[in-house]
Amino acid sequence: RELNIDVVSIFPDYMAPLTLSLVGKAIESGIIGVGVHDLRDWTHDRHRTVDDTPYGGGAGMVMKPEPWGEALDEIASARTTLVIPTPSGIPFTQSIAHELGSAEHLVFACGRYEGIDARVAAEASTRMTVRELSIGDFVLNGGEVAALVMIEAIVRLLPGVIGNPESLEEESYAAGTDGLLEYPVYTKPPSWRGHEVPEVLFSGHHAKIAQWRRERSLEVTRERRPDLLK
Ligand code: 6GU
Repeated sequence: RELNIDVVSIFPDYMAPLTLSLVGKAIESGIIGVGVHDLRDWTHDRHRTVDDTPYGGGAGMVMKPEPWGEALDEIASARTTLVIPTPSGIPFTQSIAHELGSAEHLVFACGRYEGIDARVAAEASTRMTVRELSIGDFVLNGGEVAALVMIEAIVRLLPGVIGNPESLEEESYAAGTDGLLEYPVYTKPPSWRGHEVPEVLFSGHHAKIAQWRRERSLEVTRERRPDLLK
């Protein structure tokens, strides 16, 4: 098996999409193994409490360290990379997706509320690799959806997961495209609701088509993501 992934959450049902589509097929074919765990299984009180009020005051609740510590004791090892999705993390990128795909075991620790007591990451860092990662400059209610995003980005890069290996190299953010956005694509019919497919794409002139696509990539990148050209 290429890669084992465990997810710990107080809403394990959020991870149901992992059984679908590309990630689901990667599980069925044995390329990855996925385990989803309920953090409350590592509580010991009647109410299965996972949160408490923040020291120093302030709004909201903080996830208690003890259930996380016990969960990681059971699920993780020194060979684990622990991923903590958080809007305070470093930006998750295509390059990090490649790196995480070469780990042998990933554990996603999905926090809710105002986050997880900071000692959980600090203590885990003494015994495994820990990466606190954000999927963008916006705030989600918890780490579950961010974990789904990261897992899909990681798993689709694994050998054998995508049918056509060429489609991986050409797309936006792939190495070898200079970090430009993708050019626009078209299929039949040649005319649709008054909108035409650009003539050059019918020409069969491969060098001209490549040049046209390069120009469109530069144009769309300058328009939408000028930061990528800097
Ligand atoms: Cl990784 N988690 C949460 N809760 N919100 C986010 C995020 C992660 N990335 C952007 N917003």
